Amino acid sequence: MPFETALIARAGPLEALLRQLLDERPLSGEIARPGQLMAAMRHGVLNGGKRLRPFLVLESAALFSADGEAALRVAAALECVHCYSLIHDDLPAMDDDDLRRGQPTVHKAFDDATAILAGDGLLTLAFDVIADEATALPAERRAALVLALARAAGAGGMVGGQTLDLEAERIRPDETGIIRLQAMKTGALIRFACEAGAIIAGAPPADRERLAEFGSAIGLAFQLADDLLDLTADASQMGKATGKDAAAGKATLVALHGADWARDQLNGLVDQAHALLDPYGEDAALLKQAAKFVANRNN
Ligand code: GRG
Repeated sequence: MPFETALIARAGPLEALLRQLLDERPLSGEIARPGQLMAAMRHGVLNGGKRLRPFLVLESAALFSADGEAALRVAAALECVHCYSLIHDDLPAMDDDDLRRGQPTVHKAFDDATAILAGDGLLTLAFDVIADEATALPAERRAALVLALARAAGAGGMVGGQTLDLEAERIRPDETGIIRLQAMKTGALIRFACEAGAIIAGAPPADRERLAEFGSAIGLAFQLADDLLDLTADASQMGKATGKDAAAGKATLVALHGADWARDQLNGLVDQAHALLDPYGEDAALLKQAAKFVANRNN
């Protein structure tokens, strides 16, 4: 099956679940769900993302024959965290973007305060969804998922990476610093996405580590490809939302070593990612295609 077809097929049930999770009706134990807040949360989630991270959760779970319904809920939770990060990243205090996924950003469609709260609501919802008994997994697996997602999203992961990224405008990081920043800012959630399948299935620790390493390799590839895209956008459309980083002279590996070096690195990362999945044979074919997709992506 072509990779894009598989990505779209996986997104269907995920979007249906996200719609259900973002309904205005309160869950048991909740008092009420304010309409404007829920509308802003839906705007930030149900707006046509690629759903790459959920795909990685679902495929890594399928590799170990994990429960599909539980995997779908974990995939939805992760997408909520990803969308929260995009909503906050678009705010005037951060990247100050007007458009996301081709539509007005949440703070443009609503207002800054609502966008902050929509992000907060999505981050919290993610842990609710995993911890809920409706995620029909043994309690220790739900706890392991909550812990791994918290570590990936928090100060030692995505939020910390975003902090280093903001600092990088003043303190220019060296190559090691750039790799660390990117591994945290964008890599940590992708690593979690791949590792999650093994956790959901209760796979042996060696498999969990192998999938996490696969996630780290494609996380780095994702960011390198992003920096390459940014460079191309900068050359062709200065001042647009994409191309901002290159236009701002931001420290990236592409800025440091050039586009040809980055393309070589991307090939190396795909090879490394594929080698990690070799023990799983044909079962890992779609995950291997995902690595190529991430490295060659054009949006
Ligand atoms: C604000 C806490 C906080 C964190 C923000 C990830 C991040 C940290 C900001 C996003 C900035 C950005 C655009 C980085 C480039 C890489 C990236 C995460 C792109 C968007 O991910 P895709 O391509 O997007 O998977 P879709 O829309 O397909 O989900």
